[in-house]
Amino acid sequence: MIRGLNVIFIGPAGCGKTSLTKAFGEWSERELGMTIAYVNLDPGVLNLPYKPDYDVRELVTVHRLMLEEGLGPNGAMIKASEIMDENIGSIAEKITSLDADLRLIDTPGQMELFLFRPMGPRLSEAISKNSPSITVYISDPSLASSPSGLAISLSMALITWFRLSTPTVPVINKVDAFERGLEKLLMDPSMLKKSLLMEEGLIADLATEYMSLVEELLKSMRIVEVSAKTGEGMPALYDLIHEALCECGDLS
Ligand SMILES: Nc1nc2c(ncn2[C@@H]2O[C@H](COP(=O)(O)OP(=O)(O)OP(=O)(O)O)[C@@H](O)[C@H]2O)c(=O)[nH]1
Ligand SMILES: [Mg+2]
Repeated sequence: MIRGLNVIFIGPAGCGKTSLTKAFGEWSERELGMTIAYVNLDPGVLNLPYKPDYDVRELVTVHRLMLEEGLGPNGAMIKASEIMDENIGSIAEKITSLDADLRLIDTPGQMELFLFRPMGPRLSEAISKNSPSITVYISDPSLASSPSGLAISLSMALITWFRLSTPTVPVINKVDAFERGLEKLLMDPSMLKKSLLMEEGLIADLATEYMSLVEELLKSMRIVEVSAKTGEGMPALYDLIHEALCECGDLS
């Protein structure tokens, strides 16, 4: 793997971004002897299970904004993302100056703050100037455990790819707590298509059209199942990141 690779962990609220940042970091350190820098970009978090080497809370916290500016939690989150946006240059510099094999970047609980406001794409671009970045899109297992939910999760990974302009690898976390076996559906797009069309309440024509997109996606995206809790799937996640780097020409 390249030294100084940025790995951005993103996904819906509570999907396990923070836990997976820690689990993947500890696994890479223990099993591969890599040096890890942890980055917290969530201004709303109170407790972290890892010790951040850069923490955005030195710049802004949601808690302080709520107290000092009388904002509600969502207003304070938006304000925090604006403050981060105004300071993109210095945040990016602090992140990229961290000397480690991997810089693992934990993002805000509310994915839309990073993805659908200017801050995330601008930060992703700024940190990727001198070293490559990969995004790990973490699916919420409660959504991804049905065929249509799985298709939606894949589409979200694609949207993340478009927005952040970094190769994006999809994972389903919390497999220790959910039924397995979705990988089979993903390996065989025709099986996923059939399962999707059998789901009640779907508009068949629309689902068929949509499946053409998902089929195309499956040609370029492999999904892995992991558990930040048990550590299962960490080697597969590492391989997936490595493959994505090779495909985009950053490794051979
Ligand atoms: N069973 C199980 N629970 C997990 C796993 N990963 C995370 N969790 C639990 O899911 C909850 C949310 O985990 P976090 O790591 O804080 O998730 P997050 O995406 O960072 O959450 P926000 O930043 O608040 O959006 C916690 O209760 C974790 O213990 C896992 O692999 N298995
Ligand atoms: Mg978190």
